[in-house]
Amino acid sequence: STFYERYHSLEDIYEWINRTLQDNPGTVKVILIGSSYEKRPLYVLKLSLNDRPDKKAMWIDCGIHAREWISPAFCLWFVKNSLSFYKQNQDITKILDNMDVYILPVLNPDGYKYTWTMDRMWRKNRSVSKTSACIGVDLNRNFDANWCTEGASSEPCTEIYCGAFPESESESQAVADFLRSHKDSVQIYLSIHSYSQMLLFPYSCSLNEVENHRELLEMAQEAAQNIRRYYRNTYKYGSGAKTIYLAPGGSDDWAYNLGIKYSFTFELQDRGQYGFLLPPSHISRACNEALTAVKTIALKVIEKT
Ligand code: 0X9
Ligand code: ZN
Repeated sequence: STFYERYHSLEDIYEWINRTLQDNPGTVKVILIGSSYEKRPLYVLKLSLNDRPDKKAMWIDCGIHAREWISPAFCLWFVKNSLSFYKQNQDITKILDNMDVYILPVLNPDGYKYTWTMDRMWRKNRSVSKTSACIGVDLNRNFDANWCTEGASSEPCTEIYCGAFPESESESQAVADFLRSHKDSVQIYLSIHSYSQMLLFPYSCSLNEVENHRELLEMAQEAAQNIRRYYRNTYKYGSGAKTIYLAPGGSDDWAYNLGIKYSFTFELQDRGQYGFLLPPSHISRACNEALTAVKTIALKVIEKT
């Protein structure tokens, strides 16, 4: 199997970031956006294949939940594909000609490291609470979108602990600060999770429909249709609250409210057979399915503008 068809330790991923930067001078930049609770750097790769004026951008984050290993694997897969198939594949070329891409391969490095060394099923970050012996905040409940209402918990010992206040965690704060300062260019926000094969869009923090619900529904539907056509696999799609559950404080809803109107959370393979323990032999299919969804959505956004 190739490098991209295996899961990689955090150290390997940091090394891969370095190598990707060195091998692609001019097209890849690395931006330090902050650090984790345990002081690990949060690096964002910026893919910029040409410099047109007023270029738009797409953001993709992976690994917000530590045990969802297919997610960082997808971020690496996406970068590899973009750099290899620019000027080879029409869709990739069109996307990268029209937008820069910001990729955060591991949003929760402390948690990811912990799943490799201590507890494979860890979900949250590793921050120590002032009020409890239990460790970790669910970073996807820590953003300022109906923060800590129904679907999150103020109890530090739960898996869906929202933290002491919105953006209390340095990981969520780093992402929020970066997006706030790039909101005029960033048109698409994508957050990669597993598992259950779903393409979700806002809101998850309320049952209300967003202003462009129809548009997001059509984009997700077309993405799911393309996955079915090319890979004969089924993805559900819809607003988060109606498709899985109410879950406030998520990055997708927060990014949407910031003004990034094309905001999605993807839940990659599988539907529960292996769950978080998706075997490496499934990485290529899972990532190609997600890549199909990214391309479908990005091309539709480009067509609109
Ligand atoms: O609950 C979550 O955070 C995500 N599912 S997971 O099984 N990967 O934990 C779904 C996130 C959907 N979006 C929001 N809740 N905002
Ligand atoms: Zn998740």
